[in-house]
Amino acid sequence: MKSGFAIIIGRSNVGKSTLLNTLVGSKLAIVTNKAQTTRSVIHGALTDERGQVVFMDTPGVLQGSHAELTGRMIEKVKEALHGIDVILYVVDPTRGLGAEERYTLSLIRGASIPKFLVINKIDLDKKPYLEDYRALSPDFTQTFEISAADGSHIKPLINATFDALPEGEPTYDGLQNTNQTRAQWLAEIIREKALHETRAEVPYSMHVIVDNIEEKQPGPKNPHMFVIKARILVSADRYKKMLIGTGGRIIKEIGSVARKELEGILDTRVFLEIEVETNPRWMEML
Ligand SMILES: Nc1nc2c(ncn2[C@@H]2O[C@H](COP(=O)(O)OP(=O)(O)OP(=O)(O)O)[C@@H](O)[C@H]2O)c(=O)[nH]1
Ligand SMILES: [Mg+2]
Repeated sequence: MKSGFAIIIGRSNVGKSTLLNTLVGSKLAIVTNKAQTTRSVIHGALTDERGQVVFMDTPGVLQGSHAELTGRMIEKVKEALHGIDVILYVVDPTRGLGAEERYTLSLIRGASIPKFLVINKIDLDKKPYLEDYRALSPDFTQTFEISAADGSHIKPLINATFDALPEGEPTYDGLQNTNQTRAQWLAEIIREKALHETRAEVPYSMHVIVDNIEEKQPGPKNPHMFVIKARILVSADRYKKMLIGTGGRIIKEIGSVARKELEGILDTRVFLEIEVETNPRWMEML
């Protein structure tokens, strides 16, 4: 059987997490239109009759802002490049190929494993830099033009990835397909909603922790439900104010949207309690 690791790497916002979810067929990683959405390496195992490929979503490479967070993210990407079997290098043809792209390319230059150039967002009408990215093809083993959002041309990418893997035993068994715990995944869903509701520096100044998940069995008076207690940590009191909003409007909205999505995915009732706490050292927890 085939078995191995395929890293998904690229600049922020190119669609790496969307691609992971599409490849695996479930929402393992959160997606937003903001930079630096992904903050840890998230595995998604795809198993079929050929064997198992573990796709690894990584934080986006970003330059020029949020220096401390950016430094930590780059370290995670570099670490994740060890022990892998194939590289899926994702680019976005709506954004120009500048210094940041060249830096990201430099991270994989020395790798002597198959490298696939994945030109994403092919569904969009306007792709002004498409030819610039196509011109990178000679440096790669193969090139794919896909849409992670609508799933176009995903199959050939999966086939080529399996072909590039060595023989071996699967890393994940049938039930588990990711390295994330349930608490980490729940925290990410809450963070996604918080990212949607905030702007400017707030998204880069917060972290979400799920402290407790209690499963309540149905009784005569109550349905089956999960009671989830979470905290959003922010770097400073001014961010706490912005996250809570006037009369708690923002935090209520985050809680309500997150609860609805979790009820849909978990297919049961969810009671979600979120507190906001100032903790300037949250970055050390990443
Ligand atoms: N039109 C279109 N939009 C896409 C596609 N893939 C991703 N997007 C959008 O691009 C934005 C970024 O997507 P993400 O998957 O979060 O990007 P990422 O590379 O994981 O970003 P970071 O985690 O910040 O590095 C979101 O608004 C997505 O909806 C695609 O194939 N087509
Ligand atoms: Mg991401």
